[in-house]
Amino acid sequence: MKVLVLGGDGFCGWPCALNLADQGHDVVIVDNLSRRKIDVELGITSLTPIATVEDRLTAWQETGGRPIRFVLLDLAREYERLLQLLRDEAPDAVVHFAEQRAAPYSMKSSACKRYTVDNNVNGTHNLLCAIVESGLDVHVVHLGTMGVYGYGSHRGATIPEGYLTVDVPQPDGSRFTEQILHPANPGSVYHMSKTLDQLLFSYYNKNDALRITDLHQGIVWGTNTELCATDPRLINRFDYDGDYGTVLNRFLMQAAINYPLTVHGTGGQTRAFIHIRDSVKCVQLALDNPPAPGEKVKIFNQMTESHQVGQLAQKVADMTDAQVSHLPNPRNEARDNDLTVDNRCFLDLGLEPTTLDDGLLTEVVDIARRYAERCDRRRIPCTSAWTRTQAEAIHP
Ligand code: NAD
Ligand code: USQ
Repeated sequence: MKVLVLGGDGFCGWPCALNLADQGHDVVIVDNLSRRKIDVELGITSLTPIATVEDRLTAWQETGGRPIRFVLLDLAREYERLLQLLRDEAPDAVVHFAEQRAAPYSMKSSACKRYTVDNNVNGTHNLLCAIVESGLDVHVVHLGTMGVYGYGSHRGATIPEGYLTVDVPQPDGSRFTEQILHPANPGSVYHMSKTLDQLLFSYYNKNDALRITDLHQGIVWGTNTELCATDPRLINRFDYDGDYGTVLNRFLMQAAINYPLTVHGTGGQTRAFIHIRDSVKCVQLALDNPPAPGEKVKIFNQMTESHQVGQLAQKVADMTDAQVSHLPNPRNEARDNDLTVDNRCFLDLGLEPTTLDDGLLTEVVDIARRYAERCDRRRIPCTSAWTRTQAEAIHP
């Protein structure tokens, strides 16, 4: 199969591209390298020393990997080039990772809010529009987020895979049931951009019968897959800073450098998690099981387990003797929430979840220890506040 991996230079996209090439697919990475430019803008670097995209691809080939090509293209701004690329390559599938993905970055300033919406919504819309204009039958696999469902109270209800069955009362007293997209309840401008993506998918699927799979992914933890570990130049990125670092990887890295674990508020926030190895496997499963022609958007909950942030910190502390600190929360989010998630679609397709076992946690701590001297401790605090109220609490 020929696959375009949009955003294939990023944390989830890079190991995914390697895996698809390893599975014998013809892979083209399309990326505008904006994530690397944001590192420069923020004055941060990945904890792991990531090679340039050119060196990554050379190393991959030198280690015997099936060649992967790279196209520098801005999905949100270069519509005509995107259309031409689709026509030239005629891919069977496109995996779409190419978005600004950090909630704190999306809340930093008006410029960051506007960039996140412009980049993410235009990028997704350009892709859908270009597929229609090209006349090609391309399966789109998009990396969405569990955050579209929101982290308020679900009153103990299990979050279904995308669609909710509702019972609708009629004026004459009769009722009918219908499946609707689960109501969106985003917690940041970034998460909101993903809920807008969902509506674009629904529309282009209805109007143009585009075949789309939307993966509602939880927080990805871990660093390397086996393929990324075969050569130092293939190492994956590891974000630890207050804008791009995600909670579990941050805790593991903080433990490695003896920095008190930064729990926001009570730590009662419950979130969904998935290891990077399973993330890669899920994308492969989604590509292998495309929607049939005319089928509505397939939505999978791409997560393997849920944990409370405070309990995660305690687990990491017990394993490493780290201290836990409870900080004022920079986010406008619920202090605690329940989260029960249906993830049967991937389990039924054969996913064998990698759970949070101590071996894997230790592996990440080891990586963090190895590159500890690259860490800039000043960049660890989360300084992006959701509203003035949170800003005053974190900068009294
Ligand atoms: P990342 O920032 O590491 O990678 C995104 C890549 O897309 C980067 O290489 C960036 O340069 C590229 N990109 C961004 N805008 C682009 C544009 N307009 N044109 C071309 N390329 C562009 O992020 P990630 O962690 O790899 O996340 C990938 C996707 O998975 C995102 O859509 C994100 O929302 C989703 N996701 C990530 C996580 C996670 O924990 N990392 C969890 C759930 C969902
Ligand atoms: N948190 C802490 N301490 C920290 C960092 C975070 O307590 O040092 C808390 C946050 O307040 C939040 C939770 O941990 O309650 C999760 O934060 P996060 O930064 O790990 O995750 P989030 O902002 O939700 O975003 C990440 C990815 C995003 C993806 C999302 C999946 O960056 O791309 O969509 O996870 S999900 O969370 O399921 O919506």
